[in-house]
Amino acid sequence: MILVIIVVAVVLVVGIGWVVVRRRRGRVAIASPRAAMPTVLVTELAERPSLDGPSLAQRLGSSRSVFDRVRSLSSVGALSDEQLDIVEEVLLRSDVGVATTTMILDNLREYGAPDGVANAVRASLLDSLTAERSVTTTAQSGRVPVWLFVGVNGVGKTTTIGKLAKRQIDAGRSVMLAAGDTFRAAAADQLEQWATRTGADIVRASEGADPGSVVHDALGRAAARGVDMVLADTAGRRSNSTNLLDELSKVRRVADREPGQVVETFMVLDATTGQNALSQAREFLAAADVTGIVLTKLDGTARGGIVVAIERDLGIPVKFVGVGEGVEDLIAFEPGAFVDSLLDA
Ligand SMILES: Nc1nc2c(ncn2[C@@H]2O[C@H](COP(=O)(O)OP(=O)(O)OP(=O)(O)O)[C@@H](O)[C@H]2O)c(=O)[nH]1
Ligand SMILES: [Mg+2]
Repeated sequence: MILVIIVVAVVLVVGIGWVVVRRRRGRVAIASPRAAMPTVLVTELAERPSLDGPSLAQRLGSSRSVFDRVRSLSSVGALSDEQLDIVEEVLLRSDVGVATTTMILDNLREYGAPDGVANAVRASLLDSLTAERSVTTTAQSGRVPVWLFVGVNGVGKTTTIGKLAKRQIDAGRSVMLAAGDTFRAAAADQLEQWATRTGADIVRASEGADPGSVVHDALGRAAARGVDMVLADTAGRRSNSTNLLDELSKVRRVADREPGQVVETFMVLDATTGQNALSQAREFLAAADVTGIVLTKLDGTARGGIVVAIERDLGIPVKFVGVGEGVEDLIAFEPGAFVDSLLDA
């Protein structure tokens, strides 16, 4: 009798264990479902990165919370002076800048908010974000397209290169990284880690080497091996004896000489530095012939209105935004999805 009970118990335990393991395996096999994203963010997935996991609105923590008071204004039609004051304060705090704030308030005074205040602000913000944002990945026949990344130290250049290298490789392109930040050895080490992680090739040199020759070398090798594109890192600082902007111009000239062709120059800006990002940017513009902005750290304490201020003041499109430190945390900037995530209830 005891023997029968033991046998039944063993069969039960093994049976339950088998069922549990099966269920667990089943769960692993089904990849976690993609979080619902606004459709604008999931077009051309291979080229235009979108986000898995938390939605854009969740990632834009502090940018979104700046707009809390505008979202909670429920009035429709004409706004009271008190409500206009709230909108003004929120817009200035959000970093959109004085010019855009004035423009939006003028619109509200003149036309009111027939579909609610959040919708009126959304429409005005969208009207300010009409730049063309396409990204070029090809060069003239026989030349290697180069993406050059410039910006002051710590803004996120190297991390952005890693994230974009991953996207290009996922899209089926071969990528060579050029470690043009020779100011400190750790910079090339950091880029090399990204190369290893993403499967990109890398050309690097010792600390203090001439950045132009690193880029030149990378282009020679990329051309010889038929690599599809080169992403070139640059230093965010220099020793006092060298002028950073002069050096950037030089690197750019080298990168744009055959067999290379610079098809994008991305200026990387840290959104958490707010209006300071703008003054930094102005310094770089002349030297580097910038074609697009990558605005990083929008997940942090940034107040997202800076996107609007940058485009308005600099006339250069924001093409990508960084929303975290991970390789997937970069998205193609889409005004509709962005403004929705600030102002949707
Ligand atoms: N939260 C957050 N952190 C980021 C983002 N992008 C970069 N970072 C972090 O910012 C720090 C600096 O990034 P780097 O890529 O080293 O910046 P860099 O411009 O190459 O800096 P230098 O090489 O010193 O000129 C790192 O800790 C990154 O992980 C982002 O979008 N969000
Ligand atoms: Mg770097």
